[in-house]
Amino acid sequence: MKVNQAEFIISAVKEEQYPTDDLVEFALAGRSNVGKSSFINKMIGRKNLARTSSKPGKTQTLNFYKINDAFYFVDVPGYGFARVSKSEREAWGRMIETYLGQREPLKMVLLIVDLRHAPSKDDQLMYEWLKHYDIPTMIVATKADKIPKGKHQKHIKIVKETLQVDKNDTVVLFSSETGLGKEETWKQLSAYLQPKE
Ligand SMILES: Nc1nc2c(ncn2[C@@H]2O[C@H](COP(=O)(O)OP(=O)(O)OP(=O)(O)O)[C@@H](O)[C@H]2O)c(=O)[nH]1
Ligand SMILES: [Mg+2]
Repeated sequence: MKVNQAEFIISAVKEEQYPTDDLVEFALAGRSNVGKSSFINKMIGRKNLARTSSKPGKTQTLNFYKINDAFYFVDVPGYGFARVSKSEREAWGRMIETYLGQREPLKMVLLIVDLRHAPSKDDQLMYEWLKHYDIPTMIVATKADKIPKGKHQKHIKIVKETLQVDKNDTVVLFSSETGLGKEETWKQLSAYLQPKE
C-alpha cells in the first residue's frame, strides 16, 4: 500500500463528532502505552502524525486519521491505565462501546498486544468482547524488535493461547521500530478496500 496522503481529521468523544463521509474505518485497540499510535505512524510512514508518548494515557479521545482519501485509522484510547478515576473509566467504557459496538463504517479492529508479555486480563476481555459482538478482529503483536528473532514464535504461541485466538483470525508479528509486519498488515486491510462494484 502506498500512502500518499494522511491527515488528522478530528478528536471525537461523542457520535455527533464522527466523520460523516462514510469511508471504511479500521480501529486500533489495546492497552495504554502498548504502541497503538506508533503503529499508525509506521503504517503511514509519518514520524509523529499520531501523537505518541513514553507515558501511558497519551491518547484520550477517538482520533480519526484519513488516509489517501479512502479510509480512516481510528486511534482508540488505551485501557488499563491505572491513574484514572472510576467515573473516568466508566466514561471511557461508554465511549468505546458506542464506537466499537455501533459504528457502521468500522470494518475491522486491530487489537494491539505486546509481544514480550502474555496478554493481560484486559486484553482477554477486549478480545472476548469483540468476538461476542462479531466484530472482525486482527491481532497485532508489536514491539517484536525487543525480542530476539529465535523467540518470536514462542511468544506468538503464548499470545494465541492466552487470548484463545479464533483460528480464522490473523495474528501479525509487528514492530514500529523496524517495520516488520507492515506489508502483511496492509495485505489484510486491503481486502476491505477493494473498489465498490
Ligand atoms: N521498541 C519499540 N518501542 C515501541 C514500539 N511501538 C511503540 N513503542 C514505544 O512505546 C511507547 C508507547 O507508544 P504509543 O504509540 O504512544 O502507545 P499507545 O498505545 O498509543 O499509548 P496510549 O496513547 O497511551 O494509549 C513509546 O515510547 C513508543 O516509542 C515498537 O514496535 N518497538
Ligand atoms: Mg496513543
